[in-house]
Amino acid sequence: MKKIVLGAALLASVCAAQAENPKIYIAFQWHMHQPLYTPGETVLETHNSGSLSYDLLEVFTSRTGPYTNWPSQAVNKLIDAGLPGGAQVSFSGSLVENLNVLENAGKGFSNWKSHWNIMATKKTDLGNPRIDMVGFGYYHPLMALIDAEDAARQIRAHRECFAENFPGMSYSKGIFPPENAFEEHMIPALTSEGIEWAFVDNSHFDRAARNYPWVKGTSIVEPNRADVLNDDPADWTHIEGLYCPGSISAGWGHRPHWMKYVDPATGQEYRMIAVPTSLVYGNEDGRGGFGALQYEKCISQLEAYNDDPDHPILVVLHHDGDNHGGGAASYYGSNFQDFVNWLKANPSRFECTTVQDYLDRFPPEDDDVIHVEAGSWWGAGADPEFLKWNGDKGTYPGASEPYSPDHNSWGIITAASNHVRTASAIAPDNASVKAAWNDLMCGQTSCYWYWDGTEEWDSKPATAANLALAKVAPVIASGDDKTGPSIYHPQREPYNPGMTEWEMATSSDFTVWSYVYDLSGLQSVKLRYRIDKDGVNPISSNQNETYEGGSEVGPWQEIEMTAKAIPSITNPQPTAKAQEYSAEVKGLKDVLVDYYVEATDTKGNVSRSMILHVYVGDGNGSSQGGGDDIISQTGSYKVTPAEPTVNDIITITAPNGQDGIILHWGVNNYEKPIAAYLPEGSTYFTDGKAARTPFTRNGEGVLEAKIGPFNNPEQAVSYISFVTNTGSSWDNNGEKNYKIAVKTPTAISATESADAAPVEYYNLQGIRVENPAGGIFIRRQGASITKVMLP
Ligand SMILES: [Ca+2]
Ligand SMILES: [Ca+2]
Ligand SMILES: [Ca+2]
Repeated sequence: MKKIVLGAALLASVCAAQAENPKIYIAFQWHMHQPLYTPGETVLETHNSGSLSYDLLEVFTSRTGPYTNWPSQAVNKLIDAGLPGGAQVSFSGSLVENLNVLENAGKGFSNWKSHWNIMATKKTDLGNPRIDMVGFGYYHPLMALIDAEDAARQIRAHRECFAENFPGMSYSKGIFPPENAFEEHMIPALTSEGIEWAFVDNSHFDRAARNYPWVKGTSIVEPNRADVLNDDPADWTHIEGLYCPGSISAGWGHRPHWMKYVDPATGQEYRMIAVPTSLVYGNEDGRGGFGALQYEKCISQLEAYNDDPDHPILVVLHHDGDNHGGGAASYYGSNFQDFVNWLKANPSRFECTTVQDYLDRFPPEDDDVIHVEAGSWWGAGADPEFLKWNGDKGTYPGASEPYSPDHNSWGIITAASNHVRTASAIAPDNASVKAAWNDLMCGQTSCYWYWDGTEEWDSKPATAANLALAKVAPVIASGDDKTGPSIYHPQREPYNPGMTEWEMATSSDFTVWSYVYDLSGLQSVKLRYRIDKDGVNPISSNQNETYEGGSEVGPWQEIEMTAKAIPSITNPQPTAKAQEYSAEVKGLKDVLVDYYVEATDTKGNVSRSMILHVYVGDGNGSSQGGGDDIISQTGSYKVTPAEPTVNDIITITAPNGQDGIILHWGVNNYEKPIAAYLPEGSTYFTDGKAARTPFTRNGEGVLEAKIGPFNNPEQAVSYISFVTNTGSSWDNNGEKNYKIAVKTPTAISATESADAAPVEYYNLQGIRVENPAGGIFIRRQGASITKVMLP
C-alpha cells in the first residue's frame, strides 16, 4: 500500500515537472562553402595559373573531412545511440562545382557525394532527413543586397545543382541565407522558390524588441527605432560562461516566429517562419563544439525561461562547418560523441532535433508575427547595414577621392544586372542570356566583398560582370528596352539620424544614396519620403509598407537625387558602372520616415525600390541605447560644458588630483593636435603625438585644464582622448583612456565616431580572436572594418 502511494506521488511529480519544463531542443547549422576563385575559370585553371599567393588545392584538400564524411559520422553517432535529431548543412553550388572538378581530375574527393547521398536516405521518425541540406544561393550571394529576381535565380540554380548531384534528396523547405544575412524584403523571392522557413540570427529578433538592453560591447551599432516593433519579451538575460556582452532574450529569442513582407505595389503579404540562430551560443559552438561551448553550464541557463510546452526553446548552433574549431576533426568526432553522451544522460532536459522535425511538432501560432531587423551573423559584424559588404568610403590606395571597394563592386553589379535583365526581357530563352545570368550570379559571390585588399578580390565582380555584358550585347542590340532602371538597395548616412551611433550624437539631417543605372540612360532619379503621423509603424497595419499608404501616413514628398560618377580602380575596368545617386533630407526631428527611390529611364520605363523606414531623432543624442552619461563626468574628472562642441573651450577639472598633475591628450585616437590647438603652456610629448597641458588651480582652488576650441579646418576633431599623469603615476582608465566627445554642428561620419568604439579582431573566417598575432586579421572598430597584417 505504501509503495503504491509513493509510486503515484512520484508519477504525479514527474508529470508536473514535464508539464512545467519541456525539453530544450538543440539544432546545428553547419555551413560549407568555397567560391569560384576566378570568375570564368575552374578551380584547377585558377590553381594552374599561379595567380594566387597560396596553394589553392590545399584550401580544398585540408577540408576533405567536412566536405565528405565527417558530418555524416557525427549524425550517425546520434543514430547509433538511438537518439532523435540530426543536422542542417548548407553547401553552396560553387562548392559542389569545385569538388566535382577536383574529383574528375583525380585531385582527391573521390566519390565525395556518396556520403551525402547515403545520409539522404536516413530519416527521422517524422520522415524528415537526418541531414537537411538546406536551401542556399548557388554562388553564395548576399541576398539582402541583390535584386529579388537574382536571389530567386540563385536558389533555383542551387536546387537544380542539387537535383543533378544528389538525386533522391528532396530539396529543403528551409534556407540558410549566405552569411546568415537576412532582410524581410527577401521573403517573396524565397517563398516563390518553395522555401518555408529561414534561419535568422536572433540578434535581429532582440534588437527589434522594445527595451532591448543595447550595450556597446556587442559591437553592433544602436538599432534604429523604426525597427523596434516587437513587444518587450521581458526575459533579458546575461549568459555566463561564454562570450555574451550584455543580455539576450532567453525565451522569445529562441523560438521560431512568423515574419512577413508586404509588396509595396500590391499590398500583398508574404509570410515565412524565422528560425532563430543563436548569436552567442552559435558563435561559441563554432570554436569547437562540446567542450568549447559548455553545453550543460550555458544552455541550462535558459531552462527557467522554457515555460511553453507548445513552443519549447530551440537553440540553433550556427557556424562554418569547414573552418577552425567548427570544422575540426574533433568537432565532428570526439566532441560530438561527448554531446551525444550528454544527451543520453539528460533525456528529459535536452534533445537534439532537426529544424523540420521541430517545426512539424511545434509550429508558431498563426498570429505570432514579429519584425526582424536586417543583418547577418556576428562573425561578419551583424550590423543592419551589412557593412562587411557595404563598407564606408575611406582613403584607398590608388583612389584620388574617398573610395569604397564594396560600393564600387555594387555599382558594377547594378549596371550588369540592368544589362542582363534587359536582354532577358527581350529573349529569355536565348543561350547567351542564360550564360550571362550565370556570370552575373557568379559576380554576386559575397566573398568578393568580404576579402578586401588581397588577391584582387575587389576586381572579381568586374571580371564576372564584363563576361555577362559581352554575352548579352548582341541580344540588347536586337530588341527594345522595356526594362526599368536597376536600383541598388538604398542606403543612408547616418544610419541613426538625430540619435546616437556608438553613444555619440549624430545629425538629424541624413543622406540617402544608391547606385542607379539604365543602359538607355536615366531621365530622372528621385528620393520620395513621407512622415508617419504618430511615429509608430505597427506590425498589424501595412500602411507604412505600401506606396499607396493611407490615413496613418502623410503624402509623399520628393527630392531629385544628384548623380556622381566614381571611377572604378579595378583590374579589369568594368564595361559599365552605375553612378552614385544621393539626396539629403534636412530639418526633420522626432519623426518616423518612410522612403524609397524611384527612377525612370529615357524610354519611360519606371522602377521603384523597396520602402525603407528610419526614425529621425531630435538631434540631442537621445536613443534607446542611452549615452547621456558620456560627457559630464569621466572617471574622477568633470568636463564642462557637459556636451561640448568644436566651438567650445573645454574645461576638465580633477577634484581628486594632486599638484603637478598633467593632462596628456590627443585629438581623436591620439592624433597629434595641430599647433593651433596647443594651449599656452602646453608641450608636445616625445612620442610626437600627445600634447601635455598642466592642470592649474582655479579661483576655487580646484585643479583644472582648459583645451579647445577645436574648430580649425586643418584638423577635424570628433573626440579627445586623454590620460593624466602626476610624477611617475599614470591614470589611463585601466588602459582604455578617457574620451570626450566633441560635437560638430553638422553630421559626424560613422567612420569618425566609430573611432571611440572598442577594437576587436576576427580571423578570416569571421571567428573572434582575443589575442591576434602572426597573420591577416579583420580589425573591427565600431562600424569600421579593415584587414590588418599583424606580426
Ligand atoms: Ca531600361
Ligand atoms: Ca503610424
Ligand atoms: Ca506596418
